[in-house]
Parts: sequence; structure tokens; C-alpha cells
Amino acid sequence: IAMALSFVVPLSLHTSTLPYPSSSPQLVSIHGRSLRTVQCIVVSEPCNQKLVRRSANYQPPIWDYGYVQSLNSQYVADVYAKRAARLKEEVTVMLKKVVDMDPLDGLELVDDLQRLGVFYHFKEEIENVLESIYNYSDDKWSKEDLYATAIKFRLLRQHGYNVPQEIFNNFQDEKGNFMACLCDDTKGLLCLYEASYLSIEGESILDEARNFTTKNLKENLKKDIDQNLAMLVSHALELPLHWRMIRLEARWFIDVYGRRSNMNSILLELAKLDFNMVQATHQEDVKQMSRWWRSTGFGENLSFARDRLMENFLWTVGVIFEPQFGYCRRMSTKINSLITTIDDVYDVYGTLEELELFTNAVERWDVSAIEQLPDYMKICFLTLFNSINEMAYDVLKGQGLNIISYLKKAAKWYYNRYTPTLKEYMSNAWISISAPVILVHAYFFVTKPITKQALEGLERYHNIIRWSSLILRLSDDLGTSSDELKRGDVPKSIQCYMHETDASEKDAREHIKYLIGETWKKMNEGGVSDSPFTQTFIGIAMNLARMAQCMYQYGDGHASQGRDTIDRVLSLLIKPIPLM
Ligand code: LA6
Ligand code: MN
Ligand code: MN
Ligand code: MN
Repeated sequence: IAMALSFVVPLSLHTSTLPYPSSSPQLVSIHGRSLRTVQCIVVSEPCNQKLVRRSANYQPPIWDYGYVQSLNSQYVADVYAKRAARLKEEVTVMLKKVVDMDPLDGLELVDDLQRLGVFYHFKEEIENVLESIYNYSDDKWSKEDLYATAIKFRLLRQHGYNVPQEIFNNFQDEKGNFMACLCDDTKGLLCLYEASYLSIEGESILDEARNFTTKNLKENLKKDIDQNLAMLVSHALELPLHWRMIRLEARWFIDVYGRRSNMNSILLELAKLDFNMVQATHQEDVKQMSRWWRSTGFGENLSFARDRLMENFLWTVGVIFEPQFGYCRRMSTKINSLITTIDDVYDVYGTLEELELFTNAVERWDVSAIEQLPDYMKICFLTLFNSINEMAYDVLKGQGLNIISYLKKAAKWYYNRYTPTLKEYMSNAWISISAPVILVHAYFFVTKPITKQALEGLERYHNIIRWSSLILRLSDDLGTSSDELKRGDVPKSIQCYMHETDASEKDAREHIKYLIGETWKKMNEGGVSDSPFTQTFIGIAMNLARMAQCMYQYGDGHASQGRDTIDRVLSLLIKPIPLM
């Protein structure tokens, strides 16, 4: 039961978006919701009452079962593994040698390995390089050089070293402004810009650095700068490196690196080969999950809901891509698919009575509970029940207590047609997006041994879980709330803020983006200061936030099957990188 409860915490909250009660369809107009954009399906009920259900008009999946099963990578072959092993040895040697050389060379090598997506093979060697740079007493090499200082700051901070923001004092005048002579150093500005995203709350030098570099980089784009550099700058301005989905960034950077005049061909070959080999592993994962998805029958039986197995899998690649974590990816794919379907039951299709029955069934966590459910919910509940039980994880008892209070609050908002203040909304919404469900489950898929401290951290929703969830919620609102509002969901963060402050939608969106930035600062702190969690889990939490920003970067990438997500799936999961 504890398992079920832990799963249902966020699901119950979806009563915040309960559709109008079926017994009183006239409520539609009372709630003042626009029906023009809502497609309704009229179903005849046994008692001859007309039941109006909403529909989100989701399109069928484009990645059909047969196509997914046909994926077949040549990169599973032994010759590739052997070649990759040789290349890895060479890179290991490079990393060992670089410790005795120019620190800047060491930093650039580490940076390239990270951006190329192969860092995970060299964890220990990379730590050694950074350790030696951290302990290097002479700082002449970086003191006068903005680029060198910024790359040192960024990489050391990223790896948990304590580097104060005052390292940038050298580049400020007496008033604390960054010096005007830096404005033409586009490479240095770019590096400082990226470094500024490693900040924690209250670091005004880094805030200033971010403003200063953003402004000047935009200016410099208008000037006649090197094409490759200009591309790096626009890419960075769109979304900083620290916020980017690792795998997608690697795929992009491999192409950029290949065009660089002083690139190292060993690194490039390893990056391409490794990318393709990892992709082959991902293909096996998604093939297996598409068989599972088909076995649930959700696609045919719950046709009102999003059928997005591929997208649900893509999330997991964003969250943890390394080949050895296939189990976590597969189980998380199940969780995501269940969440997405049940979210639509709550937000779109179910009637109030049905949802109460369903919530009750999940709370009882007992097979016999299905008897009272309508047919479409029977299959939904049984699949949820079986999948969660099958995953056989441990979850603390007692989590369930929280459910009721969140549930009540959300329901109350709904019934009173109450638009909460943004603060009220946020206190509830970070849970309603189900990110804690995703993260709590992921913890058990990747952690051995499970520690008492970490369990306590999960139980009280440790800050890292809260911040990650909040970023997912706010990013989702940016990408989905326009459509949601049209079909009659409750107000989301943007609308709460508009209602509260009379802001325009544009300003409200800016404000939500600002909040995402502030939340990242908190998360940065949680990632370095002493945590009960492993680095792997902290990485998962940060990556979930990154994946959310990626998925909702251009709208609703999770559901709408637009060009952006299609291209991402193709380049990450389907098409290997040509080696030549
Ligand atoms: C997003 O849909 C959705 F289904 C989620 C549960 C978000 C996370 C999904 C993953 C990681 P929607 P709502 C697969 O925008 O109703 O409908 O909370 O979520 O706004
Ligand atoms: Mn919802
Ligand atoms: Mn929804
Ligand atoms: Mn949404």
C-alpha cells in the first residue's frame, strides 16, 4: 500500500484539474470555460443520460510499433567495442599527461570530453586533472585572462569545488562593473556567461556577469565575428550549457567539434563511435518498452489519452543516458507512460464520480477495487497495479498522509473557481506534475545500498527533489498551459500570476522564466553542499529539470509530435552519426 500511495500522491492532485461533474453538464458555461475549442464526445449511458466528455484531440503516435521493432543498429558488433576501447586508452593517456602541462590545456580537454558526451568513461582521470588545477598555486595563467578564469570557475564548481565568485574581481572596476574593454572578447564573454549559470543564491557578481555577458554577446552577434563562434554564442544564448539535456548537447557538439580547425581526431572518433554504441543500447531499451506498452493495450483501449511511448522514453534518456542504467530507463519509461495516461484520465476524460472511484481504488491498492470501476478504468488500474507491484521497490510508509491535504486543497480551488496566488499555486504544483514520483522511483532504480539518510530525504521531499520538480512544473506550464486553458483545465502558474498582478501574458512568461533561473540557483547549492544522495541521483534530479526545459523549449514537445521532438528522436535514438 505504501508503494501505491507513493505513486498516487501526485496523481490525486490532479483533481486540481477535475473536469466538470458529469451530472451537471451545464456547469460548463457556469465555469465560463470556452467550449468553442473543446471537442466533445457524447456517450450514451445506460440510464440514457447524456454524458459529455472532453477531448484533447491528441493525434495517434507517429512511431508505431512495427517501426520501433525494426530498429537495428550495426554498432552492437564487437569490432566497434574493440576500437572504442583502443581510443579510450589513448584518451586516458592524454588525460594523465595533461596534468603536468598547461592547466588551460587540461581544462579544455575536460570541457571537450564533457561536451562530446564521453566524460563518463573518464570520471577518475577527470577528477585528477581538476584536483591538480584546484591545488595549483600559481594563478598567473588565468588571472588576466577572462576565458581561462571562467572555464576554471565553471568546471571546478561543476565538480563541487569551492571557488568564490570573487575570482572575477580582477575584471571589474572600482564600482563593481565589468570592464568595458572586455566587450570585444567574445570567447571570454561566452565562457563567463556559461560560468554565471553555476551560481547560487545571493551571488551578485555572477548575476552582474550574466547580465553583462548576455547584453554584450547579443551585441557582438551583430558584428562580424567568426562563424563558428557566432553559432556557439546563439546556441548558448538560447539555453546555457548548464541547463541543457546532456545527450542532445553531445549530438550537437560533435558536429561543431568536427568543424573546429584544431580538433583532436581521436576525441572526435571516440565521441561518434560511443554515441552510436550508446544509441544501440537505447534502441534495445525502447524496443523492449514498446513491447510492454503494446501489452498494456492502452493505445487501443484508452484512445483519448496520449500514446507517446517514444517521447516517454526520450525523457528517460535525458534523465540518465549511460548504458549501464538501462534498468532505470526502462522502469522510468513505464512510470512516465502510466503518469501521462492517468494524467489524461484526470485532466481530460474522466468524470468526477469516476475519478473519485479511481482515486479510492488506488488508495485501497487492492485488486478487488476494480469491480466498482468503469471498464476503461479497470484496465488502467490493473496495469498500474501490476506494473508498480512488479517493480517491487521499497517505499516508506506514511507518505500517503500528505495526499489528503493536497487533494483537498486542489479540489477546493477547483470548486470555488479560485485562482490561487502564484505562491499558493507553487506550494502545490511542484507535486502535481508528478516529478517526485519520477524521482523517488528513479532513486530505487539506481541506488545500492539504499541508506537511511537518503530514505529520510525522500520522505520529506529533500530540496533537490523540490527544486527539480518545480522546474519541471514551470517549464511544463510555459509549454502546455495555452492549450490546457483552451480545453478547460484550471489556471496554471502563468495565469495565476496574471490574475494576481494584472501582468500581460508576455510579462507573466518572463516572470516564470525568471523563477526557473532562481530555482536553478537553489538546485546548484543542493548539488554541492552535503547531501544524503549519491552523485548519480543528484544528476538525475538536475537532468530531469534539464529535460523539462528541453521538452518544452518550443511548446508542448511531449504531446504535440511537432518537428522539434521528431528531429530530436531521429538524431538521438534513430540515426547513427556517420563515422567518416
Ligand atoms: C505532462 O502533461 C505530463 F503528462 C506530465 C505528467 C509531465 C511529466 C511527464 C513525464 C516526465 P500535462 P499537467 C513523462 O502538461 O496536467 O498535461 O500536470 O501535465 O499540466
Ligand atoms: Mn494534470
Ligand atoms: Mn494534463
Ligand atoms: Mn501541463
